Amino acid sequence: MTAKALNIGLVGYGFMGRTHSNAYRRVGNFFDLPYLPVLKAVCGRDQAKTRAFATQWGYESVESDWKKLIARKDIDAVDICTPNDSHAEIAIAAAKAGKMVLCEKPLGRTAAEALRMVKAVEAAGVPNTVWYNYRRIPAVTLAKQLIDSGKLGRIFHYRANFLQDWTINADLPQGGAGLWRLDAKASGSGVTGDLLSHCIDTAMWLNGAITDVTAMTETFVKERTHVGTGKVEKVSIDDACTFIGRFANGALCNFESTRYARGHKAQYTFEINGENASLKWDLHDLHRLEMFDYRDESITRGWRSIHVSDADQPYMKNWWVPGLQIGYEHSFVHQVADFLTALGAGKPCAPTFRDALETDKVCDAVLKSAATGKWAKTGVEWAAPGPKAAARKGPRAHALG
Ligand code: SOE
Repeated sequence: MTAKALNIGLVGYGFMGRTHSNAYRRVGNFFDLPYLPVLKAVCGRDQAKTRAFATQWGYESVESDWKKLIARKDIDAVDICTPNDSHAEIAIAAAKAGKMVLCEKPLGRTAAEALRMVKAVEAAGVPNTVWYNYRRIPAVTLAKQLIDSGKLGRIFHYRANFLQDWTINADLPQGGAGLWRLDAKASGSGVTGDLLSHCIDTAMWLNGAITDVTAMTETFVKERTHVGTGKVEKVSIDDACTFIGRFANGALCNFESTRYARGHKAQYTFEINGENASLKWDLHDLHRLEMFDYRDESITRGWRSIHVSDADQPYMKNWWVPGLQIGYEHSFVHQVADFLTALGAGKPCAPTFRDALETDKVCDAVLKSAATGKWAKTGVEWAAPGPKAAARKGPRAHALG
């Protein structure tokens, strides 16, 4: 296939800027695509650091003002890797300028902010996607295929954890370029928006709408020095959040996230229990999907560990030879591959901004419930998936782009 060029303008050069740049650089080596990314420009406030990043990753030019980046005629797609408080402004301006928009998660700091972004991309008619990358780890995509095929039958339970331990030190400051995740003004919330949003995105992709939640949050360290002001200020993020809830299909859910789980660096796990079979997955062993199928012969029935590395398993034919696994960074490569494939076919690439809005609605409901001590309705609108997922109506019907 002769690929057309798609000129990327990246805003932000932190951790996510690196994962996305790596994906843009590698995707064409492994996937046959209708478009190929060209690293046209990277934009950041610190000129020296932005230039160093451009050299390291092969960007053709640098900008220090995202408005100038957006105004450039040679930029087709704007990729937003900045702290959450600038997602909306940049995305809305980029959409108005007719650019495609790829945005880091969570889409907005609140659902109201995310809704403005949805309206902007939909009014402009520009392709858009949000980087909920864990969907595209082959073992997670395989879970989706198995659930959609009806293998699990009726779903009863879904549970997920995202555990970290990097904020236990009370001397850690909040705010600034490195620690904006601890400053609610920049991030919107703590673990709810940063970590549970991943769990919620995967959960609703696999099992449909979460309709009702009841939650608890805690802020264990109440005050931290703010990098911006140099003063000791109240900490307004949630350090930990636990919630239970219901899905539209009647299943119950149980989610936990914290940055105070000593010993856990980034342990994202989920499990789903159906009447016929259960699946579980663990980010620390990301190429494996565990499955228990009650319909197996009884004398050998038990949990099996599927090493997701064969050519007929999701994405794997594009990589090495069967049995050789891939890792975290490949989930971003897959997202770029799916985005470019969908672009070539004139289709949306999930999760779109509208899909990610639904995740923000659940996050809002979780935080509202924690604040009021009452159950909260999420207001999530799309229907639950299941064996007939392909026939579903609404934005999530394009599940894999
Ligand atoms: C936070 O530590 C973080 O980097 C999140 O922001 C990412 O979304 C998550 O994938 C890993 O943890």
